[in-house]
Amino acid sequence: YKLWLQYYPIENPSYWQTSTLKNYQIIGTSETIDIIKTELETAAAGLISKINPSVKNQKNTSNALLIAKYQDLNLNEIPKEQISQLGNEGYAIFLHNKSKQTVVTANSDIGLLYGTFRLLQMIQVGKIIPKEGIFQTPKINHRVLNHWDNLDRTVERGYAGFSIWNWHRLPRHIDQQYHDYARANASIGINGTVLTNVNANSLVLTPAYLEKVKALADVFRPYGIKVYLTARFSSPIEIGKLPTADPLDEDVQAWWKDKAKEIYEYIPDFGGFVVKADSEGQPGPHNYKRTQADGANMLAEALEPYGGIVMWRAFVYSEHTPDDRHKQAYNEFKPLDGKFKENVIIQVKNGAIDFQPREPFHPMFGAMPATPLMMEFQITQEYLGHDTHLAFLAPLFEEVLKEDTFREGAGSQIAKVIDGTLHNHKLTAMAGVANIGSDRNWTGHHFHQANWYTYGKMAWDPYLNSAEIAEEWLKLTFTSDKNFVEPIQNMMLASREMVVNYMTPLGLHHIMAESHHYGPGPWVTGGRRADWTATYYHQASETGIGFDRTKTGSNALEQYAEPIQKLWGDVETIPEEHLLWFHHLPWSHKLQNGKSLWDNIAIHYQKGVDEAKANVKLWETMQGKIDHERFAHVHSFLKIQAEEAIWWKDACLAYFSQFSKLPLPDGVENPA
Ligand code: GCW
Repeated sequence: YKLWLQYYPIENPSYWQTSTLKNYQIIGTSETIDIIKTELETAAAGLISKINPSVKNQKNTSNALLIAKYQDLNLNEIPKEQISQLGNEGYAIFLHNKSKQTVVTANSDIGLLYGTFRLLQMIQVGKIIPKEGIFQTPKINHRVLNHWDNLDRTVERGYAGFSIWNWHRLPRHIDQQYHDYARANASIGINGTVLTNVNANSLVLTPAYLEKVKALADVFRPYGIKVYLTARFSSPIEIGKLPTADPLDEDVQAWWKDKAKEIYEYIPDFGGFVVKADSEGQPGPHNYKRTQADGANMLAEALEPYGGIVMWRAFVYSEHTPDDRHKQAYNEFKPLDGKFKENVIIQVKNGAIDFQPREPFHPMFGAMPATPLMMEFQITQEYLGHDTHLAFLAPLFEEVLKEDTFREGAGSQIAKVIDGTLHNHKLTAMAGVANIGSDRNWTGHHFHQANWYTYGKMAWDPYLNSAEIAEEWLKLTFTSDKNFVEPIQNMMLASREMVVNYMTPLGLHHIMAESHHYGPGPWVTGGRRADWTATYYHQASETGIGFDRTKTGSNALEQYAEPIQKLWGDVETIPEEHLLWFHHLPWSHKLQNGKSLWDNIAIHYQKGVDEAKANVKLWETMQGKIDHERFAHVHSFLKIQAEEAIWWKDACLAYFSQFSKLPLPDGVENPA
């Protein structure tokens, strides 16, 4: 339950660590400052609880740690400009030359809170402050969690219990968990939360619910967290009793303006709306033959006087559009580049289909220079084995963020698109679909806490690397014992690729069972919609397997920049990990290792299985290195994963072999 804020005792704390936690001074008064004080007390009680109490209580005359806003400090050591560059949320941590104090400073209390959390994390993991100090500002402005939480407390694609928002008890009862949630988010730099599902219910915009939303916003504010809501496009009809929701209709526009005014009366710093329109049955501007820009701009205009923003999702596709689903969002949005109001940002999933274990990056990134684009990652593991399968997602996020879109020549990485530097945008954001629920450990699998943690860290700085995040998270969450940290860090780092191997190797995708997406289901032949069946995506037949997205097929490839078209268009140069995403190939096609496609598919499945089994063995050697409760919990989940990796391998290979008609290669186990 304590996540990465365990504050377990440090073995042999250094003088600096002890004195910092023992003698501190915090200047200022606000709710946020109170939170900082409590955090320091909690941390000290844990981190240095092992040291001799008489030493612990000995107060030095001078304070070893000073936490104060820059304006309250008398410091000429750090030039003013350096501090003003920190902006509203940044912080500095440094050792003061003369007084030898550790100083945490910022321009705001929230900056101090972030700086304090960082300092405490450094103390726990045994890092020291570099000579030049630490100057940190978030590279992305809006770092939000998207909760797909319904008002009845079910969570769409949530695998860790029910929603933590207890709408029934709100606003009169404020659960401690809301504070714990806000504190956890603040400790990793998350500054926004979208409380409700994108498949939205307009009721949340009625006074009865706004009162509840306000109560949550009041809890979250001192932690630097703003509240956002999903806006159902048809709300003017459903709760406003208007005959239409046409974005060009004046009454509809006026209704949204009044609604915005009303919301801001409850929540003066309300963040804005997230909208899923014209997708999977959700209403939207298409119902009135209007564009996505018409819809987004109408809401943006309503929020504009109060500084709110619209995060308009690009996940727009329809089974009635005959084109490859991969292409639909790009086709819809690209012509609208530059047509959105300034407080609109387009929220784009990392890939063009849907949060697969591996997906080539979404072609919209970099392709709309006049429009701010934000990243939507899915932290909850809809397609990666839900709660029970360990998949550390940092490598997935990192891979996407580092991809070069080539839109402004080489070096046009996705991280630069979303931090605004590639096309010079000030409005920047990242969304992560939360994996949090009412489970005691928040996320179902203990290791999935790491994905929440990673998301926060990468939203703050999309250039971070996975290995560092894994190491820090392990040390904060479990222990600094390197006999635990090193092997388990490796296990985490390899886990996502392992899942790709036993689920969807070599560019296969969306072959999960229909609807719930747990377990294999490449055989679905007649679901509710052609594009929701697995056969649509793998196209396996006796002649081969894969989705041809080159010129001879759907040509989704043309939505990427030239160098990528060239590289991925050629079966010899496309990275093998994307092979079957873009190419349909005969079973006998030879891959780089000289073996056939069929053999390679089978070998990948087996590799995933072998690794999942090895993880169980490895984890067993960790017994005693961490507490038994978490050890046993993870152990049983790893066993489930290993069993289900076999299920995936057997099911997929049995299914595909009816087309390939080939035997399994050496080293690949037959189904039990
Ligand atoms: O991945 C799909 C999910 C839906 C989800 C949708 C979306 C909230 O299967 O459950 O709906 O994406 O992102 O809108």
